[in-house]
Amino acid sequence: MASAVFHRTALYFMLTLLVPIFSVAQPYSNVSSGSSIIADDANGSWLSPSGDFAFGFRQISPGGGYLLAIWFDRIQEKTIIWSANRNNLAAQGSKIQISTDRGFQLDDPSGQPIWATNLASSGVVYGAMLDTGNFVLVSNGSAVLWQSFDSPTDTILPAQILNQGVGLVSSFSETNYSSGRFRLLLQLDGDLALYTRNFPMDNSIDVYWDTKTAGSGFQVVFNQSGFVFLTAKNGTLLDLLSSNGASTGQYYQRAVLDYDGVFRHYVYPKPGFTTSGRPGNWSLLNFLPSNICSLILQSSGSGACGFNSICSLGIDQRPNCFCPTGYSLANPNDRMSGCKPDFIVQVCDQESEETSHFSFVDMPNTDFPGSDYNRFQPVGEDWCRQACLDDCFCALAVYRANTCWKKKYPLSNGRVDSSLGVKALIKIRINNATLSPTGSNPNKRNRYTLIVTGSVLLGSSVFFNILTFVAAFLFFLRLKGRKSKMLRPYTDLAGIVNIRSFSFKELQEATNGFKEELGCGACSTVYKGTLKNEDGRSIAVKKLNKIAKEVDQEFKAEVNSISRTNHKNLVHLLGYCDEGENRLLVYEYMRNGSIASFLFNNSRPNWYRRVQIAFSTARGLCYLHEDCSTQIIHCDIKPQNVLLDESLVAKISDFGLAKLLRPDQTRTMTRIRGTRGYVAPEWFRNLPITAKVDVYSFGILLLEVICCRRNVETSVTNVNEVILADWAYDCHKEGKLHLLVADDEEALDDIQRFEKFVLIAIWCIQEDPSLRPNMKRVLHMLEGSVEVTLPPDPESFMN
Ligand SMILES: *[C@@H]1O[C@H](CO)[C@@H](O)[C@H](O)[C@H]1NC(C)=O
Ligand SMILES: *[C@@H]1O[C@H](CO)[C@@H](O)[C@H](O)[C@H]1NC(C)=O
Ligand SMILES: *[C@@H]1O[C@H](CO)[C@@H](O)[C@H](O)[C@H]1NC(C)=O
Ligand SMILES: *[C@@H]1O[C@H](CO)[C@@H](O)[C@H](O)[C@H]1NC(C)=O
Ligand SMILES: *[C@@H]1O[C@H](CO)[C@@H](O)[C@H](O)[C@H]1NC(C)=O
Ligand SMILES: *[C@@H]1O[C@H](CO)[C@@H](O)[C@H](O)[C@H]1NC(C)=O
Ligand SMILES: *[C@@H]1O[C@H](CO)[C@@H](O)[C@H](O)[C@H]1NC(C)=O
Ligand SMILES: CC(=O)N[C@H]1CO[C@H](CO)[C@@H](O)[C@@H]1O
Repeated sequence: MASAVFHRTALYFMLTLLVPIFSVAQPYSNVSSGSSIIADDANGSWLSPSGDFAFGFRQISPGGGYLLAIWFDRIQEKTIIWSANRNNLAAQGSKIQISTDRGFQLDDPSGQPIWATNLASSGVVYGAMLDTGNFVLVSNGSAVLWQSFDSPTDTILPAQILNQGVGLVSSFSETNYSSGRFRLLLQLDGDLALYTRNFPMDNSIDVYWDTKTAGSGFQVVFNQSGFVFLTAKNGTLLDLLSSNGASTGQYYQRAVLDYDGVFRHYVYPKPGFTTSGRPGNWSLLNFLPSNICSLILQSSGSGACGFNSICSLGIDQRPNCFCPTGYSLANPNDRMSGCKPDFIVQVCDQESEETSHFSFVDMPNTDFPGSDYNRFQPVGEDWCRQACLDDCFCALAVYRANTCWKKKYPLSNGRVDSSLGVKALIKIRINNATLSPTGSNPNKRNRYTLIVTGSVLLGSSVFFNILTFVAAFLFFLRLKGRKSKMLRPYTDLAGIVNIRSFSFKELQEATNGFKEELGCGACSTVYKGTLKNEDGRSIAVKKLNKIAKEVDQEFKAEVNSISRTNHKNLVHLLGYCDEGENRLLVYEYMRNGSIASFLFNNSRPNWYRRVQIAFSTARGLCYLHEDCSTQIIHCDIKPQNVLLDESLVAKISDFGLAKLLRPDQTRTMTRIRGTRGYVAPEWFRNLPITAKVDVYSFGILLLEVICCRRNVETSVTNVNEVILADWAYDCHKEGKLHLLVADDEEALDDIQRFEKFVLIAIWCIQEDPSLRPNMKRVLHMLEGSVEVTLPPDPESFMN
């Protein structure tokens, strides 16, 4: 008993002694030869002296294998930047050891080797996790025998160099670190290129982006100031890959070939440098190529997104893979796995009149270059539809300017391409498709079959039989001939081709009797709903209270023009209901609400995200003004009308409703007369209403987005700061624009861009509409392709 007590006391004493010693030793700097870590729940790791980086095992999924990796250890995400065994995960109990003669040696619990460094010359004395994120194995002569920087996986860090013949291979997906579908390689000839990999083989297929520096390229350098560039052998800079240097003192940085094939430079505020002490985020600084969707164009392989899939640029210009209408992901857990038709594809059987069972859904600005087997010119769009319908090999047709391309399975290189005016005509089975049009009758054929077989069976004599058969055959031929002239199944969609007509009852059911209200305006109320027959897809149903009498007949026409818009920064209209008194519009549901709540709540969204919102809104508006067949003026641009989807892409809503809702809106106008809002002055001055009214509203919105406050804020102490637009112009005059974002470190770090955006906003809110730039110019100024000159006083027009 006594000895047990003694032992416990001794143990306690030893522990209290040990703990301080252990924590001194904790930032392992030198790990001597013979040291090891076991892959188990203890999560042992070797840290760099600053604690920024750790080397050790990471369990990839609960109960799954272990990855021997290096990661950022002081941030919540524990982002992995290197790994040894990405394609061969280690089982629990595996051991990594530094041995004198072979360097690193990773063995499974039974002692079978999984991975080793296999050094040419032996004599490793110690290893060290450095503060740069590099793990080195060092000889007794202090020579570096091996370093993780020499064999990168998908990431490079500041201070790292890529030599000729070395490259990065993307991960398979966001959560699966095994080698994926893309490669960045500094070729031996000096060209830096992005390749698609012939997954799962290791060979590369096709270059989709390169620096064209064969003969001169020497090294890719990620320097300590956070610049990534390609140099020539004599040290001159050949190509700047990421120029927007953020300080490495304040930010962690990494450049990674992401699983979607885009090379991105991210920054993350170091602990102690975050705004208002909240944990930071990886923010995107730069990326290339600018549009991967349009670059991958190879005859073999699937494109950027997988077979039968469509690629479109989304948030931060990220490629977004989605399936054509009537198709769904081949593997629901992998967005890049391609899409399968949700219907039985057309059977090649002359007798079965399959054509009557198919119809088309139009997807404007969508193309699948490279899967065509037939091209017709000059033909009309209707001809193109019928030709694809009548051809059982035709999976879809693409139509552009008198030319019709028939495409076959599997479709590859699908992308959204708004530049060419192309349109994909997706062929889907009517009675087994997600968007089933109403009114078609696929059973007609069966009746004729009955007539023929019936009369054959009824006849008794052979002669009579033959006679009946011939008569029936002739009758059948005539019917068939007439029918194929009349048969135009795609016209069943009543001219509104890519949206659907809902019955009021359907929408009542979808919204559970208009139960959950999402928002409510002067002339409409929005409800949340789900579509049962489309995998419970969420929708937003806008119920228009009362539309003006004179536009009642125009409702369909107006809906039709809205439905023809297609842009990633516009909320997509899925359908409508026009039944009796009821006028409803059905939109895709925007999970993250409006940017008003995003911006003006207590936690400030990060600066880079706000910049993206400004870009997205400008792009959406620019499309409405410039690229629609009939120009759409929104008339009500404000933060409440810019919504965020699940990946925080900003999309403009309620466009095209101005005409339907005008009477109520003018009433709103008179009420707010005199206060400075989003409303352009020409509304009060009897001036013609042009697209410039949206430019004005965008200017106010832009100020709110970048300054992260409302235009009118009565709770401020200084009376000059109540109206943001006035305050901004005052600050501009005094050369003190930084005051607008005094407590926003991220914006201050990017002050040049901030100041430029304020100037653009001041241009937009000129009282004189003719001084305001159009949206295209605004977009170019935001993007930096047009210089921003000093704006005049917005109110000079009045005075
Ligand atoms: C690690 O080992 C090297 C070479 O023996 C030595 O110069 C260095 O001071 C050691 N670092 C630490 C933190 O012990
Ligand atoms: C090891 O890490 C995993 C995941 O990171 C965590 O769930 C687990 O609790 C950790 N185990 C220990 C003993 O810290
Ligand atoms: C240290 O290096 C020298 C030569 O560089 C070698 O002869 C010697 O054996 C090494 N010592 C150890 C302990 O590895
Ligand atoms: C990762 O993806 C590869 C390739 O599809 C697959 O073989 C592997 O099983 C996946 N690993 C995990 C942990 O899901
Ligand atoms: C360095 O090399 C590049 C490419 O080989 C060449 O264009 C450039 O003129 C060289 N510059 C100097 C200063 O030698
Ligand atoms: C990094 O590269 C940029 C661009 O070439 C240069 O301006 C900067 O001085 C470099 N920084 C360091 C630490 O070499
Ligand atoms: C269409 O039919 C196929 C085959 O029977 C089935 O797998 C698919 O789920 C159906 N699609 C729809 C939308 O009902
Ligand atoms: C876009 C993104 O990654 N946002 C994250 C930023 O950090 C907060 C908390 O640290 C997360 O909740 C967000 O999801």
